[in-house]
Amino acid sequence: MTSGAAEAGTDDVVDAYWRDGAVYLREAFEPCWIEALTAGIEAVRATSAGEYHWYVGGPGQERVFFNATRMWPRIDAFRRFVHESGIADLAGQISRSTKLNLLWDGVFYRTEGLEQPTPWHQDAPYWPVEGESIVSVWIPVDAVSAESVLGFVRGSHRMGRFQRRSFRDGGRTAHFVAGDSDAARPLPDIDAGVPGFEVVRAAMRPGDCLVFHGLTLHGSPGNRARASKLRAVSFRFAGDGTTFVHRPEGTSPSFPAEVQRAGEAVGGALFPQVWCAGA
Ligand SMILES: O=C(O)CCC(=O)C(=O)O
Repeated sequence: MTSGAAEAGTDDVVDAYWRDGAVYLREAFEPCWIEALTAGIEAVRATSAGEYHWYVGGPGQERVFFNATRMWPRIDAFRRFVHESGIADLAGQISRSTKLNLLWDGVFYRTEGLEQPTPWHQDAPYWPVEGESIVSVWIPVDAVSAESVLGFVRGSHRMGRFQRRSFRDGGRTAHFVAGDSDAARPLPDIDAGVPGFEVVRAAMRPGDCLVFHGLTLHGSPGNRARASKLRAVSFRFAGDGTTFVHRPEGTSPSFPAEVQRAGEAVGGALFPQVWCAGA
């Protein structure tokens, strides 16, 4: 049990992250931060300005599953969270970086009983960045049981690249297939139980988080709780050595081409530096 995000990056936690590709942390964020994030997430649902992917339903509808990206420029609570909650210390320590840039945030919002899954996937191949120190912190603001939680495949950050699947239909169809290199492997049916693909899932309470590497396979069965929403926000960070890459097939989230100067270190106003070691 670890309390306080800034202190959570102990040697054991860092070792577990690098061995398994992800680590669940308990009570990393105080209730006041969870309240602030919840209000921010509800503001994101209410306004829908920016990059939204509506997988089920749409703006103003009762039954929805959507993902909204890069909300921090207009959601004050998200900005304050990045700078003041200790999350950047945590991500910097865990990724063993000397400095950290914010990539973006991503809200994942499911109403009660909305079971559409998030397909098993690795994040970095969808994104305009590459590197060993790309790290995400997934923070549910609702209690979530092990049957609905975001799980991961132990050690998958060392398994190479898998072909990308579409989030629109829970992963039944391919996404960006033209851009997948020959080396990208088809994704096996992980839920059916595949030797070598050990799924890890732990029930989570508000305040807990899952920290995971940019190449870790992760996915969610959807919200199986009939009486509660499943609302979460992920903050994505770029540690040492993260560079822009050009993906002609497109990226999700998408950025104007001029932002993606292939080979350059991530930075600039869109991706501000938020932490450096020892500061
Ligand atoms: O919350 C979810 O369903 C998906 C989260 C996810 O894939 C992520 O944060 O990268």
